[in-house]
Amino acid sequence: MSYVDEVIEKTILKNPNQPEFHQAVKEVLNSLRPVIDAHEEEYKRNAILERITNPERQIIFRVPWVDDKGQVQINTGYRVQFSSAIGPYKGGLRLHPSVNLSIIKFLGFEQVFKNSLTGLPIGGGKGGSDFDPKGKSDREIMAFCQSLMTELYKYIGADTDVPAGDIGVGAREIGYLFGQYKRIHGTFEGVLTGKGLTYGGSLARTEATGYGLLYIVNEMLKNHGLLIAGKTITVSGAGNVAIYAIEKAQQLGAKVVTCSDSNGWVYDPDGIDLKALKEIKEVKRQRLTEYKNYRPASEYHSGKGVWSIKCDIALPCATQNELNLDDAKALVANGVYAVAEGANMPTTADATEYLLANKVIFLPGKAANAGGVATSALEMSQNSERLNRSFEEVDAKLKSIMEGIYHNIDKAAKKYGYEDNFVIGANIAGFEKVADAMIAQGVI
Ligand code: NDP
Ligand code: 2IT
Repeated sequence: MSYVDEVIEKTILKNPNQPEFHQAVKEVLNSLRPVIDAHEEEYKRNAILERITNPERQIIFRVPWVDDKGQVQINTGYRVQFSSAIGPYKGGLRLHPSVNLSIIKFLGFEQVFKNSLTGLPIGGGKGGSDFDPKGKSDREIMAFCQSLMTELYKYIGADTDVPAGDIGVGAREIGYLFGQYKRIHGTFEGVLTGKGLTYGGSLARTEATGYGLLYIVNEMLKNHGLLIAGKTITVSGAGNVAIYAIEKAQQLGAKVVTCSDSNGWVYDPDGIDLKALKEIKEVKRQRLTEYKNYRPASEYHSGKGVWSIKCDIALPCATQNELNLDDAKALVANGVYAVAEGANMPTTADATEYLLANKVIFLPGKAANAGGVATSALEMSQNSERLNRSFEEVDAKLKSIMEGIYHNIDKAAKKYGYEDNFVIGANIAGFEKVADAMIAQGVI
């Protein structure tokens, strides 16, 4: 049995009932075969694959809080500190009822390679809770965030582990978490990113993941002799990543015709009205059913369906496994040119395989959505310097990081004879730096 197969088998046996974690490990390890085969003896002797699939530390804790009726509620909090090979653990916190150890581990594992691809000194981690923020009052959100931080603060710090936002965690939640950290730890430090602009946040962090997604898509198109202007794009999700992906796509002259939330989706053939979408989602925190009140000519459908709409480029920006094999078939039948993942692992393994087999350009999340964490790292460096950079400076840096990632993954794919296979390119380019740092630091 090859080293890769051996470690995949061990990972599944050692981590039962963790399907998302298995899926992420299989995807990465399978595509690393060319590089592992070339250095099998060295990697095996150093147990690099065993170490890279075993988090350095996993913390699971109880999060008690009191709701508005005076009822005590109990949730579970997680922080998985996956790898500090190239820098302090870095990655978001997710608040969603589906959160469990498998989901946090898949996200933490992906984060290791994503953070390596940014070229910045950040290791990988992820955390969150099965708390459901939907329908909660501001006071309940604050009570939950304060309780989460009352345990989490023991394990994080500006030089050890720096959490940020993810699904269900935006500026409001980061504010409450930061305030509680400062209160109980007694230091004002860059322990979280995605902070508000009045207390150490970075300009352009809010926009960074969505903008970065479009910067890498644009660079990929340019390098294939194509222009983004005039292209039709379908987007799923209506959260932080989706909104700023739509904004940058429109600025670059593309037409975005869909968005979605967990109840349904919108088709607006004239192009999504971003001002309306921001008001519904960012200001009023409402459902997408409201969109029709702003745009009577648009269609609202309940359930899922974004991928049935004809487009040149599809950008899944909601959640894991939201684009399955049937969706991939519909996209290919409609002549899609490229799929780029704004979300983490939104495409199922068989759908990815189908898209690649049908010559669809596929940019995996660890490359395509790395703009968020890259800008978080820029926020960390501004906090360390105690200086703020302008929007234009941070945005320009983000753009050059995303273009650099494109060329890096393109080069890695070509080096091993897999031109235009950016799954292989991203995994190899991300892995090589981490493996090298691990070997250099000895058996730890
Ligand atoms: P938000 O919470 O801002 O938005 C998430 C969006 O996805 C919402 O529209 C939500 O709908 C929808 N969604 C969430 N879960 C589901 C589900 N199970 N089924 C259908 N729709 C769902 O999160 P973000 O925009 O920040 O994150 C979106 C994705 O991007 C995630 O995969 C995240 O890990 C990834 N990502 C985020 C980064 C960031 O900087 N924020 C950076 C890199 C990746 P509803 O409101 O109805 O739940
Ligand atoms: O998945 C991700 O990269 C994020 N949610 C952002 C992490 C971060 O530390 O900014």
